[in-house]
Amino acid sequence: DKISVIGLGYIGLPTAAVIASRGIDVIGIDVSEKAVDTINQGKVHIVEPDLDMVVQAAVTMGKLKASMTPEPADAFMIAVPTPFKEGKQPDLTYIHEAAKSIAPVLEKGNLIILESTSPVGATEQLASWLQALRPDLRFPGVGSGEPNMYVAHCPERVLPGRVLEELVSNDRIIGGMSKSCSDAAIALYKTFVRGECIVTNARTAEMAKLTENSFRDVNIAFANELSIICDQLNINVWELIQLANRHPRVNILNPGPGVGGHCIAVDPWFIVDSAPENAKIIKTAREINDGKPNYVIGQVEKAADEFKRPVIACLGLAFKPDIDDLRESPALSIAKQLVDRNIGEVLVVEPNISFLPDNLANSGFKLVSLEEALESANVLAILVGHKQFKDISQRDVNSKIVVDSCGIFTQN
Ligand code: SAJ
Repeated sequence: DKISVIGLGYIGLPTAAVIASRGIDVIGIDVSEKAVDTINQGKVHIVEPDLDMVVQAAVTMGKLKASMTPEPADAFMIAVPTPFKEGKQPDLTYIHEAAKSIAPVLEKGNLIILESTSPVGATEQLASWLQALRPDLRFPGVGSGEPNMYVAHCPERVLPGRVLEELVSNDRIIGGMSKSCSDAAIALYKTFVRGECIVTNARTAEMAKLTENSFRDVNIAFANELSIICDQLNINVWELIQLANRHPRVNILNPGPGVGGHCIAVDPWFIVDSAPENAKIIKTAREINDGKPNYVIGQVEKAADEFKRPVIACLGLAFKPDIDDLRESPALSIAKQLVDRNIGEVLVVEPNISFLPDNLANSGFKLVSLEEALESANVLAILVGHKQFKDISQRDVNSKIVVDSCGIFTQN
């Protein structure tokens, strides 16, 4: 058997490498020449624990190969981004491009799996795009006659930072366009998934993935709203949450400087777009979480006002603790806006990176070590709960004003 994985990013590359490590021939397709070249040298262009080792082993064994041009295979797994457009509507361009690129090499009996997080209806849309591109084949759910192609939505659910582990251990939702589509998809996932494969239809599978991330977003919004209410009422929100969580049926998440990453801050909008009249809590939660960075900036500004020459140290730039991923990071956006507002010198500490990437070289803030920041700053804005920050002692912060957006000082 030969599997083709379209899109070699944070999901596609680990998936391709894990399948290849099971001894199956995998060809990975990407539009980036640089990504393709890097992978073919047995190296990786993204950061994820242990991924370098797995990719290197798979390439050395000759089981994983990357290319810019699709070739025939038994199954095609599409793992491309589904961002949103200006008006928060889902942008399916990359899925459409993936369909156009594989269409010429598709053969009777092939399985096409959409792994990308998608709005409800996207898998049906994919099938109809493919049908239009290949009238000689018969795709399920479109047109008449017995289908001779298999299409399913099997959303990825892995947590950045634990991708290789979760790829294998998580349960998988298998949303086939028909029973035989689900059966074909299960046979593929069983080659590398230890978790259960649970069958449903494609639309439910799409909604399930969006629901998981919205659930988390709504619960984080609850915590963020509580943090603002507690500030107003002069209550320590961290102590409050610890106390409330002692109740056997209460489990409040952590407030923070906002919600980052490329999934939780995006996916709920797909539900809102599909059902704008009824998706009320989901929309409000998004707004609360998107508003949190501004609230933190306000707190920092107030603290900076207390000093003649404010030096603000932002502790953390990544989108969540103990990773180096700066994409869609509320901490990064706060640091940038503090520079724009020109209220003082802005230092940033990010223990997980050793230099600022090119696109931040002229950002106006300076990357320094934690020691340097503790020495020279008079305002500390704690923006990510990295483990390195947990040892900061009261002595270190004497005479500084601390804006602790993640509760480093009150959480154990
Ligand atoms: N956050 C908080 N408070 C919390 C938990 C998280 O403010 O109590 C913030 C984080 O700091 C971060 C953001 O939320 O900025 C998202 O982080 P996360 O760890 O909750 O999730 P992601 O984006 O890394 O991965 C999520 C996961 N989804 C769920 O846990 C339901 C993952 O399983 C999905 O596969 C992934 O989205 C995805 O690709 O959709």
